[in-house]
Amino acid sequence: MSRRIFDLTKLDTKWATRWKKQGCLLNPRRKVAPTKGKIYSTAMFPYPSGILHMGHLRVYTIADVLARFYRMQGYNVINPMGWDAFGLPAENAAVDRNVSPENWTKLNISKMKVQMEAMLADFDWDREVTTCDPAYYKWTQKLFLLMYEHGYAYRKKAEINWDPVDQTVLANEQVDSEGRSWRSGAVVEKRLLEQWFLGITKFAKELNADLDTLDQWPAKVKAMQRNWIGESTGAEIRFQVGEETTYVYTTRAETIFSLQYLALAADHPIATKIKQTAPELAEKYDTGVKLPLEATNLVTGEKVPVFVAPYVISGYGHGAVMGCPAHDARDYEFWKSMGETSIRSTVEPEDGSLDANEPYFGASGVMNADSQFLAGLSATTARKKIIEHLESHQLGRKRTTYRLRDWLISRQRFWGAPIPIVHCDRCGTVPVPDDQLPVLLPKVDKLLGRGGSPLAQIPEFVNVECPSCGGAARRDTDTMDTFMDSSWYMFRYLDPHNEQQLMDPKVVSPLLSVDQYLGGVEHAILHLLYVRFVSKFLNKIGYWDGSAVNGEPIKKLVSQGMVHGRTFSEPETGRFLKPDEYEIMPDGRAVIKESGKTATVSFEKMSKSKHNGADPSDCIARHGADATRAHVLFQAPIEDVLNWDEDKIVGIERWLAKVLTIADGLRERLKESVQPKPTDLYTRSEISIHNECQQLLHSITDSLSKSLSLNTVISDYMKFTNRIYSELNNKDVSTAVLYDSYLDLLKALSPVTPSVSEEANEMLHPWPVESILTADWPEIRPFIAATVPYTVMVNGRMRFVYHGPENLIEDREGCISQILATPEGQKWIGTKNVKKVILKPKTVVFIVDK
Ligand code: ANZ
Ligand code: ZN
Repeated sequence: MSRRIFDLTKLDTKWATRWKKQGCLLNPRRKVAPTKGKIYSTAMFPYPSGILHMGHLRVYTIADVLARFYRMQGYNVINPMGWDAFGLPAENAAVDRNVSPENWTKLNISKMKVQMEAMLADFDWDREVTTCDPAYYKWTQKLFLLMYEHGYAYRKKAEINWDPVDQTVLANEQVDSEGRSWRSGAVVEKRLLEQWFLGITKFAKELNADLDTLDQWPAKVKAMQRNWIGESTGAEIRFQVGEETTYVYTTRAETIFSLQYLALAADHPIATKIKQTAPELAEKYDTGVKLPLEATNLVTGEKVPVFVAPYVISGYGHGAVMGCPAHDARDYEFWKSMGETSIRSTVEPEDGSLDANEPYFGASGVMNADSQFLAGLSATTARKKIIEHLESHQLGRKRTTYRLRDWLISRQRFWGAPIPIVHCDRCGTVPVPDDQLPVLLPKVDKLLGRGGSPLAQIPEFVNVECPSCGGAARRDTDTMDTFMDSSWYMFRYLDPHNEQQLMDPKVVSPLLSVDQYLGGVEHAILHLLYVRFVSKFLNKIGYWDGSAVNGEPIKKLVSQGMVHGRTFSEPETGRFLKPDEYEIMPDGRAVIKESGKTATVSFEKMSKSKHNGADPSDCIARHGADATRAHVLFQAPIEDVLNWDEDKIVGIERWLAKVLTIADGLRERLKESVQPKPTDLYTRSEISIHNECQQLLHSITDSLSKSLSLNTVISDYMKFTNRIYSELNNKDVSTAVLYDSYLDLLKALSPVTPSVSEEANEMLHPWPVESILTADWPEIRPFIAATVPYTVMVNGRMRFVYHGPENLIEDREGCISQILATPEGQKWIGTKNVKKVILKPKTVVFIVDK
C-alpha cells in the first residue's frame, strides 16, 4: 500500500470552516438533541492577558475533549467560557501605554478567542460572560448589595495589608506565608483604614464541615482549605484583671492549674487603656512587657502577673492567652525571655519519664497531684471535666474558633466593579437603589497613576445626589476585589442574559451544581473558598436551591498540573541561557556557543527570565490543532506536571498519518460491495481483531468517563490504530470487519482529534457521508468467544474435527457432552458405552465398546 504524505496543519482550519458553515460552532454534534440529563463541566475562566499560554492549552483541551465525549454520549452538556476581565494588568497597561483599560481588555479577548478557536475548543459562546461588562458587573454590585441587606457586608476600620507596589489593600488570602503580595511580590505593610468586609466567617463552620461531603475533590485541596479555615475547638475562660473582666481562648483548658501569667495582644482593650496612662510601657509592646496589674485565676482564686506579648494575635480568640510555660512552647519561650525560670507543671507524660523542672508540650498525658480535682485523670478526660466545671460555675464555656477572617474586598484601584454605596453626611452609608445599577465606571482615555483610588480624582463620578435624602453626597470610590467578580460567574453562565435579576432560581437550580470544575491548584484557597461562600450565601437567600448539596457549588474538582518548559542553563553558574546562546547538536546535546560546554537541561515553570516559554499558537501552526491536542494529553497524566517538549510530537504525527493511511487503503475495498458478516462466521483473525478493538474501546470509555486518565486514552488509540493497520493485508480479514472496527476508532478519536476523524471519514467513504462528529459514542459490542479445532479420535482412529471454545478441555463433563451432542458425535459414538475419554490439547480420544 502506498503511503501518502498528509498535511495535518491544514485539516483544522479546513474543517473548522465547514463546521461553522453548518451553524453549529465547532461541533456538528450540537445539532443532535440530547437524550440524557445535564453535565455541567467547565474550566476556570482566563484572565484576558491577550495570549493563551501553555497552561490554558492544557486545561482547555481537557475541558473540550470531555465535553465532546459527553455530548456523544447523549448528555445535555453545559461547557461555557468567559473572561475574568477586571484587574490590575489592564490598569497597569493603561497607565503605561496610554490606552483605556476597556479597549485593552476587549482587544485581548478578541485575540484569545481566535486562539481558542485555533485549538478547536468548542465552548458555549452563547453563555459567554465578561466580568468587566456592565451587563455583568451590574449583578456583581447587586450581589454586594444583597450581602449588605442580609448583614454580610460591613465597613470597619481595621489594620489591613497594604501592597506598596500596587498601591492597594489586599485580603489575607492574598498575602503569602512570607508576608508578600500574591501579585506584586512586595512585602506587605500594615495600615489602619476603613474598608468593606464580607462576612465569610459566618459560614466558617459550614465551609469547614461540608468539606467532608466533597468526596470528589482532591484531598490536598480540601486539606489546604481546612487548614486555612483553621477550626479549633476549646474553651473560653473568664479572668478578672483589676476592675475588668476579660476572656482567653484555650484548647488546653485542663492546664488552668499550671497558669503562671496572662498575656494580651498589643491592641487588647486593657493594653490600649494602659497605653494612655503609661506611654513608656507601650513602647515595649512590640517585644513584650509586664503591666502594673494582676489577673485573678477565678478557678483557684490565685493572682498572676499580666503581660503584653508579641506572640498574641489580636484578631484571634479574645486576643489574650493564659500563659502556661510548662505546657506550651510559645509560652515557655516568652516566659524565659521575660527572665523567669520557674515553671509549674500539671501534666506529665504517661510513662512518667519527665523531670518536673522540664516543660512538657505533649497534648496527651496524665494530670499530676498539683491539678486538684483533675489529679490522676488523662489530659483528654480532664479537659472535658474542667469545661463542665467552668460552665457550671459560670467561669467559661466550650467554644470553637476559626482562623478564617472576614473577606476584605475594597480595592483602591480603577479597573474593578465600583462598590455601589453612597456616603451621605446625613444618612450615613446608603446602598445604591436597584434602578440606579449598575454604578458605571467613568469612561477614561488614560489613567493618571497607580492606586490611591483613581475614582476619587474624578469629580463627576464622586459627587452624587443621596438616594435617600436627595442632598449632596459622595460615592464610595473603591472598587471590589476581582475575586468577587469570579466568585459567582459559574452561576451567571446558566442565565447569562437575564436583565431582571442576577439569575432566575427556576432556571439555574435544575442545572446546578457544577458537575466538574477544572483548574489549577493555585486557586485551592482563594477562589475556591470564595466561590463556596458566595454559593452558600445565594443558596441561603433562595437564589438557587442547593439544599441537596448543602449549597456546595462544585461536585467534582479536577486540579491539572502545571506545564513546565525545557530550560537551558550554564552548568557552573546556573545562569539561564537564551535560545541564541546555545546550539542543539545532532546527538541532542545543547552546546553553549561561547564556551563549547554542554548546557544543563531541566524543566522549569515557564517564565520570561528562564527563556523557556512556549507559545501554543506556534505549536498549532507547525503541527495542527489535532496533533497539538493529542500531544498535550499524551505527555502526562492530567494532575501531574507536564514537561513540554515539542520535539516529541513527531510520534503523534506519525500515528495520525497512520490513521489517515488506513482510510486511504480501505476506501479501495469499500468500492466493491461489502457484505455485512454475521459474527458466528468470523475467522479467528477477525475474532481477534474484534475482541482487541472492543477491549480498547472499553478502556478508552472508562478512562474518559471515570479515571480521566487521558494519557492512556491516547496510547489506547495508538494500539487500536496499529492493530487495524497491521491487518490491512491479512486475507483472512474481511472488509466488513475492518470497516466496523475502523469506524469505532474514528468516532472514539473525534473528541481529541476532530478534524483528523472528519478527514478520515470523508476519505474512507466512496459515497457521501454525514459528519462523523454527529455520531453517538460507539457502543461496546459483545466479545466473541474464539473457537479452536479439536481432533476427535474414536478407538484409535481420527473420525472428525470439532470446533469448540479455547478452554474446552478444562471442563471434562462439558467437553464430553458437547462433542456427543454434535451430529458427528452421534454418528461415531451415539449410545455406545464410553469406557474412557482422554483429553489432550487439541485432541479428544474416546475408547468405546464396539
Ligand atoms: C493555654 C494553653 C496551654 C494553650 C497549653 C496551649 C497549650 P489553636 O490550636 O491554633 O486554636 N492562643 C489563644 N488565643 C491566642 C491568640 N490570640 N494569639 C496567640 N495564641 C493564642 O491554638 C489555641 C491555643 O493558642 C490556645 O490554647 C492558646 O494557648 C493560644 F499547654 O491556652 B493555649
Ligand atoms: Zn442622605
